[in-house]
Amino acid sequence: MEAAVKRSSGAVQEDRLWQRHAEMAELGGTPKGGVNRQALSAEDAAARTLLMSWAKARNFAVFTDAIGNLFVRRDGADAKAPPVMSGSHMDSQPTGGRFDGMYGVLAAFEALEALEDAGIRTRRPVIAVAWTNEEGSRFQPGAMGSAVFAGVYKLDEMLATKDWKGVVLKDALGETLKAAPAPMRDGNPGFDVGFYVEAHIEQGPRLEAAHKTIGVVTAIQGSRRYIVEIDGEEAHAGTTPRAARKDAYAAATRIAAAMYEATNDADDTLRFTIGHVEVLPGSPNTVPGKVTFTIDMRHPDDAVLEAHEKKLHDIVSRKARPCPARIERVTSVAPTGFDTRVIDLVRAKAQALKLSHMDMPSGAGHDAMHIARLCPAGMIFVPCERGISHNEIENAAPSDLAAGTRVLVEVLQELANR
Ligand code: HGY
Ligand code: MN
Ligand code: MN
Repeated sequence: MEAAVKRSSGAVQEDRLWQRHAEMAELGGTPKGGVNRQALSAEDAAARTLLMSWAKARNFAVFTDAIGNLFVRRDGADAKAPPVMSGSHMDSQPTGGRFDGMYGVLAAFEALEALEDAGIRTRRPVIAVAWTNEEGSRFQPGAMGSAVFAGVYKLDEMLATKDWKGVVLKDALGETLKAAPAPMRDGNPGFDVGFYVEAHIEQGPRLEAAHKTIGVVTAIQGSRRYIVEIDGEEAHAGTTPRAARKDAYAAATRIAAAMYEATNDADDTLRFTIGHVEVLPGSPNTVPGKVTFTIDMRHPDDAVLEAHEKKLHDIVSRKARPCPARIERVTSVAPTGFDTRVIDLVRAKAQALKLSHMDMPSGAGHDAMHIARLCPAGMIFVPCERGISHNEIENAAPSDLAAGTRVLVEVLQELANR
């Protein structure tokens, strides 16, 4: 069996994998070398079409589900066995990098090709998956496709969500599936999965700093996201005295300043980000009548997130006056611990392949945090340059991407025979 396991990783082709990244990076490519391929955009549809063309060339089965998750299936000897699944997302941030998410999808596809090229049969089917709307920057919440698949969010509620311009997700999904048609698996999303393993760039500096090639991911920290809406009163910038103003932006800045202060923990573990701010009507000489902004909070300990959610409510009630304000909690994902069987197997395969590695938690959220509720799951990290991500200059080395894929295919093959 050991010899067969070696063959699958030996069939991983670094150049083919790198070339596929280059082709995908054309879709939504930006002048700075990043990508703007937001969920359910024309660029997202083009990426789906390209992936399906590669799958069809290898006679892998392709199908989608009611939230648009895209599956590429390589059959196993036991068609009824719950599959082993691997993948990530193809949607990107507006100023995203070419590896965030895409690496996990292409590594999973490369694993299917390597098993095929090595002529290795597995007991379970092996599926590569591209989850819908992981980033959650256009439509919220993020990790939407995997969460609907795992039964965490209701399909109908997600179909009814709107982007910042008021486009309804159901309509954008319809456009995408029209542009990139795939056989639809009927019924609600979700099916039995045996194991799930996701490859991803680390999106942080730790692997590079430690000169390690493989991150054996043990957990994903907890995350919560809010939308804060403040209602002021539009007024003339020149004539309206301060005492008479209901300035929504002044209220927002008081809340923001207080929250930056409250989340400024001594050990720099709590992550607090205000990433999207809308000021209306947006005229230089009209006092803002409405401000909407997002809050993204992360921490390994849910109790800390809970405590800071309480602080947020207290600060908004004190600092928004005289403007009424509302807080909507869009997501609350508890910290995820991965399955030790998968963690140990990732570590063992990295060792067998003589790749430097270290155990580490994930600071970023991933689809694996939802799929880990369905089945034993884990992740494999590879370094990215200076740990930079959610930025067009995001970069990774072809050799690291291939190394992570070699570990992935050996892990998938072993799990597909359990
Ligand atoms: O926000 C996240 O953690 C993920 O990169 N979308
Ligand atoms: Mn990602
Ligand atoms: Mn991301």
